[in-house]
Amino acid sequence: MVRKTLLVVLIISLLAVFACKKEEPPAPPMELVSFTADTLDLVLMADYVYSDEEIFAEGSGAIRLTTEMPMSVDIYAVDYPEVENRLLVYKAKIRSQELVGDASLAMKVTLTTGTAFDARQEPSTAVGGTTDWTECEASLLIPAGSEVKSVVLGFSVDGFGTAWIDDLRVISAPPPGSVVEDE
Ligand SMILES: [Ca+2]
Repeated sequence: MVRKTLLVVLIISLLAVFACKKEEPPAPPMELVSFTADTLDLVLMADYVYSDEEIFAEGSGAIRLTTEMPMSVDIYAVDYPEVENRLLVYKAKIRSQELVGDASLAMKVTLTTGTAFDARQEPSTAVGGTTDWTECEASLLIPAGSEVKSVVLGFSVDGFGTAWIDDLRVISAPPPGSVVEDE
């Protein structure tokens, strides 16, 4: 009798799980915010970078970083992006010239609980030497039940030389492996 009841409970639970999954397919990727980087307006560490109005990937300017030592610069902050149970993706275009070492994206994510994470671009995709504009990204999975307080979009140069960044975007994407609803 107990076994039969357990079986019924198990079947109902499974049905409930399937029902929930069917009801809420994750939304497709959506852009939350974008920055043209045409000027140094809103740039957090503006003293460490230059505005370049001749070399840019988008709009009428880009941000240039020339350094003689490894350096990481905070570019923009985004407060309270809606990315709960989503993949938080930071995308931007990077270019380099005679850069010894490489340039990459890094983002600092702070949850409302105070917990902070550093998400970095996959090192094998970092841009070095003299390279034309390249689309780069760094991402972090934000678990269900977590609220992001702030995201700081950073630009990191591990080495010395000149690198540019332009067309920065923050995207909320479905968690990896999920089936996306039709657009
Ligand atoms: Ca631009």
